[in-house]
Amino acid sequence: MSGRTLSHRPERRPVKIVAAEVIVTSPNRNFVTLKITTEDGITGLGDGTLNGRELSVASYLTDHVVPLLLGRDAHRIEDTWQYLYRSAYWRRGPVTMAAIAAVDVALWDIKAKAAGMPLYQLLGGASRNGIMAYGHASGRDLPELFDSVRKHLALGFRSIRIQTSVPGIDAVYGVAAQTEGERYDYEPAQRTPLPVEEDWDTRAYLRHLPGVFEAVRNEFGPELPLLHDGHHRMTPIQAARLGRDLEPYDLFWLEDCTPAENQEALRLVRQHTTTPLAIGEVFNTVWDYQTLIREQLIDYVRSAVTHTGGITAMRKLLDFAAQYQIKSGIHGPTDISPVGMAAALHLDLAIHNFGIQEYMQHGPLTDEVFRQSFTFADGYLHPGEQPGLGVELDEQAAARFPYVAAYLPVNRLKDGTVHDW
Ligand code: CS2
Ligand code: MG
Repeated sequence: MSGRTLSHRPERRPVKIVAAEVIVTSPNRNFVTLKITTEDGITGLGDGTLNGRELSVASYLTDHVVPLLLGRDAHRIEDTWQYLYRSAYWRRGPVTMAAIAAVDVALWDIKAKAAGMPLYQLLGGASRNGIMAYGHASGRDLPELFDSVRKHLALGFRSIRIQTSVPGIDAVYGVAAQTEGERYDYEPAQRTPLPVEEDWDTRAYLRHLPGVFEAVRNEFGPELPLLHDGHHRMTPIQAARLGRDLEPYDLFWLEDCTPAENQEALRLVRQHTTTPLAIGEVFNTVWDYQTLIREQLIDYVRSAVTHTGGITAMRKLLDFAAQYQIKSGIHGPTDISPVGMAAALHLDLAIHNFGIQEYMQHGPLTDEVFRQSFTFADGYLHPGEQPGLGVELDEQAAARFPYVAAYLPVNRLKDGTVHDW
């Protein structure tokens, strides 16, 4: 420092936060949105939706965080992130990190609007022309599955996740409900007073799945990128076996093959298979990935911006992953709101180590509440060129859909033991 004191620096006028509102709405499903307003009248939106536990984040924001935001300078994003993370004392975890993410993304929305540019420009500009997205095909049997793949190809998807029923198991994750003529994309949270109980049998699944991928490859050829979500249901050795058995079908990735609280568990999987591995949608901080990334035990980071502390934290996580040639595969189901999705797309477009983006299309009622400017064409998403995130929330429409309690299912093995859902 050359003896010049800070007082010489032309003072940028702080722009105070004058309002912060938590909006809970339930068009097709529950969403928690934070709306921050500055004294300049600029508003920013952030997603704090945590499926099946939405009200915990809404309360964390309303009762503990909003009082801390009023009067703060909206443009000090990193400082606010550190302030919320460190001053909470109780760090990490899904509720805290979703609340911090909602604030962080709303502040990035404000800064980009104030700068008059789409957020990706503020994050360093576009590193590609579009964002490869994958869609969710599923079926109770092969004809239904093939039909679903064809439907997604017709919608423009160029990468497809494959989920299927398993003989002998009543209800399996990821298989869309089918009512006469109608087909609903799979929404796991049920609006029931208690969680629905599903059954599971890993050995039946391990016997069944390789045959499904063989059939899909025979039907659709070797090039189509295919993904599968193991949804945390296998032990490390079972995951190793499945990864090996699926190698002939050249998967883009096998996701959440085993619960990864014990990150070292993936060493055993890695020893036995070269099927690319994606993990992280239930993670909340970079610390959840340290061993996985440092030891090259995964190929794709699956975190959502909404569940991992926002743009500020996700960019640092993905920069860390980039040092190990690990790419992004950001979580994008319908329980990530259009605000959380838009934040992911701006990051996807700007980062170098982009892999792929999950894209489950929201329902028509959700589109009434959230006006989005992102586009999907020929398999590629783009966040659009609106200043900020490019998503506006219609508060009158939101008020028409009050919160409805909903739960994710619970899984039990044949003998009644609780298992990972
Ligand atoms: C899934 C999610 O999209 C995925 O990869 O794992 O649908 C997940 O089940 C939900 O986000 C749970 O809320
Ligand atoms: Mg998943």
